[in-house]
Amino acid sequence: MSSIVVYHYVESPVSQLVRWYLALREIDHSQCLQPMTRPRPDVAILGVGYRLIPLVAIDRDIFCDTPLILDELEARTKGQERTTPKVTAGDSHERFLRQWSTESVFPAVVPILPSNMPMLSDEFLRDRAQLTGPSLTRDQRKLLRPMGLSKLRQEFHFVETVLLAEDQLWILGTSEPSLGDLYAVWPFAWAISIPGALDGRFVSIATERSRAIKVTTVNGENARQAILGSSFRVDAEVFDKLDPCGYRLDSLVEVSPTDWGKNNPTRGKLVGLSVQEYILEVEEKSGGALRVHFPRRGFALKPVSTSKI
Ligand SMILES: N[C@@H](CCC(=O)N[C@@H](CS)C(=O)NCC(=O)O)C(=O)O
Repeated sequence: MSSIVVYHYVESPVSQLVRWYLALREIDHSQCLQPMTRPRPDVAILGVGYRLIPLVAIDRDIFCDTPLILDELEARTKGQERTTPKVTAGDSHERFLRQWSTESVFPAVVPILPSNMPMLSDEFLRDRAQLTGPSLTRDQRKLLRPMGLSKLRQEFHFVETVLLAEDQLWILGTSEPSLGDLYAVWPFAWAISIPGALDGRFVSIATERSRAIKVTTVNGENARQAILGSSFRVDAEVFDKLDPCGYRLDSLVEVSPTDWGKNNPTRGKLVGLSVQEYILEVEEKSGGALRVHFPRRGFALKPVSTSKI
């Protein structure tokens, strides 16, 4: 049984999706709770520069970015091949729901957050300005809110008239909630949970399934020790030497997201490369090697020059 540590903070909607996933699949895990703003020393001591939350350590491998985290957990749960998974029509439907909720629904929720929300403190806005550029003023936020509400109404309408057509209870027509429901519902559930974000005209489609899974809270140092005491998912990762970009095995590189968080790359030795993933070996605080996994979709790799001249 693998040891799983989820680095997250409770207000993070994307982390909520990962935690729901673990509940749905009844996977025991530990959580290492993080502050909402940086610094996050528990992450820094792992040698990971990537600043976004969640991160999930599965034994000695650390996975960044929620879609990759979920794909890895799902592949392990189903005992699937990672490079050539056997995708069924149901899986494709789930993937569509994940992409739609992440890329279309979630961006509509951000502008509807009430500007007096306690989470949006000056410290929080300063911290996020490093990530996304200068924050919007309160007046600019007010102007964007109607657009966000209108977009969200369209998405609710889509759920009610298309995804839940024929009055079915769960999106994939199952008798119980499935992964498709989690993917579809997470940004709506987040919006509904924020006082003042939505009003009573919106129908709650949020659902949460509570399961008797064991969640232990660990501090950063104990999490690091647990990670160091476990093994890599495989001895040597696959490295695609025919990759069109010509990246070299064991070369020093930096990987960062292409949307936001570009200023916080993770530096390490490129030890794995496939159509889906970049895998970097990084040095944690005491010099031990960990492997950090990034998806290629939405992330860029830059070779680091080691020349002295
Ligand atoms: N593409 C990332 C996005 C993660 C993300 O945006 N996380 C937010 C919290 S929900 C975050 O970390 N914000 C900035 C920060 O906390 O420093 C994923 O899917 O995991």
